[in-house]
Amino acid sequence: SALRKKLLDAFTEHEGEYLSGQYIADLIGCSRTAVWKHIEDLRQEGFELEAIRRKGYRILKTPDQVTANEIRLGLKTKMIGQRIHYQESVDSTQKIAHRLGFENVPEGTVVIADEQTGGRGRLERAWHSPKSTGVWMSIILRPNIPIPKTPQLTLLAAVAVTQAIEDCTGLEAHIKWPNDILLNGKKVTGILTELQAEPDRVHFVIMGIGMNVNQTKMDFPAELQSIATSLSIEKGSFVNRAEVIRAVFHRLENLYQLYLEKGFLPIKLLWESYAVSIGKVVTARTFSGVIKGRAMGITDDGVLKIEDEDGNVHDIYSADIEI
Ligand code: BTX
Repeated sequence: SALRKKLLDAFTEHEGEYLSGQYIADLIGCSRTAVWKHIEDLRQEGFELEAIRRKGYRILKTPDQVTANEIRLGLKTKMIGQRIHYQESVDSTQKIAHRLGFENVPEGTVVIADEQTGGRGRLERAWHSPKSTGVWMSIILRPNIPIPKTPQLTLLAAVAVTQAIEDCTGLEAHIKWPNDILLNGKKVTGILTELQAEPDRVHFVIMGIGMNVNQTKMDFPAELQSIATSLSIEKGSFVNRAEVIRAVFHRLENLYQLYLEKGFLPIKLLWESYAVSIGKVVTARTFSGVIKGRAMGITDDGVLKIEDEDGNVHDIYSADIEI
C-alpha cells in the first residue's frame, strides 16, 4: 500500500534511527493506532522491530525475502523498482511481465518471484530457479528507441549487474557476450531481453535477470555444477538478496539514464572494460554454423565482430560463445 511504502521510505531515510509513533503518524497521515497496526504487519512478515518508550520504533533485522516491502527498505531509485509485483512461486516472471506490459503499467515496474517453476533462457532453454536462493526478476522498460537497438539493452543490463555484484560482494565479475555474467569463469547470472514491438517502434522491453545468490554447489543439478556458481559460493558467505536487487536497480537506473541522454557509447566502453572475450580466440556456435576466431569487439548495435584465421570478419548476431 501507499502508506506502507511511505513508512518504509521513512525508515530508509532515517536509517538506524528510532522513529516515534507520532512522527510516523504525522508523516503518513494516519492515527497512532494505525501506525501500530502497520508495525505489527511488518512483524508478521518477519521484520524484527524494536519498540522503545519515548523513542519509538527501529528496524533491527529484515527477513531474507524478496518481497516488495523488504526491497523498498533502502531503495533510493526514482523509477526502477518503484512498483514491485512479488509472488512466491511463478512459472516465469517474464510471462507475468509481458502481461503487465500490455496493461500499461509504468516503466520500471518489476516482477519478482522467490521461485520459478518454468524459468526460461534464450531459445526456450530452462533456467534453474530454485526457491529462496536466487534473484528471479523481470523489469519492464519503455524506451523510445528503434528495434535494431534493443540488443544494446542486454549489454547495458550486463554492465549494471556486474557493477551491482561488485557493490554488494566486492567480487570482480566479467561479461561473456552477449548475456552471461561470470565469476571465476562460471555463470552466476543470465539475462534475457524480450520485446513487444510494432513494425516501427518498441512497445515495451522485458529485461529478465536471473542471479544465483545463495545456492551451494549441491543445490545445482549435476549438469550445471561445473558451469554455474553463486555469489555466496564465490564470496564464501551468505549474501542478502534484497540488497543485491537494490544494487541492480540503482546501477540500472543510472546506466539507463546515461543511455537515454548520451547514447550507447559510454555503455559500450564500460561493457568492453568488463568483457572477458574481447581480444581472445573464441568459438561461436550460431544457427548457420561454427565460427572460430579472435573476438575484435562489439559494434554500436551490440553485434560481436570475430576475425577468423583467414582474416575474414564475421558479424555475430546470436550465438553461444566458448572461450
Ligand atoms: P541462456 O540461454 O544464455 O542460458 C541458459 C543455459 O544456462 C541453460 O541451458 C543451462 O545450461 C544454463 N543454466 C540454467 N540455469 C542456470 C543457472 N541457474 N545458473 C547458471 N546457468 C544456468 C540466460 O539464458 C538467460 C536467463 C534469464 C533468466 C531470467 S530469471 C527471471 C526471468 N524469468 C525467466 O523465465 N527468465 C528470466
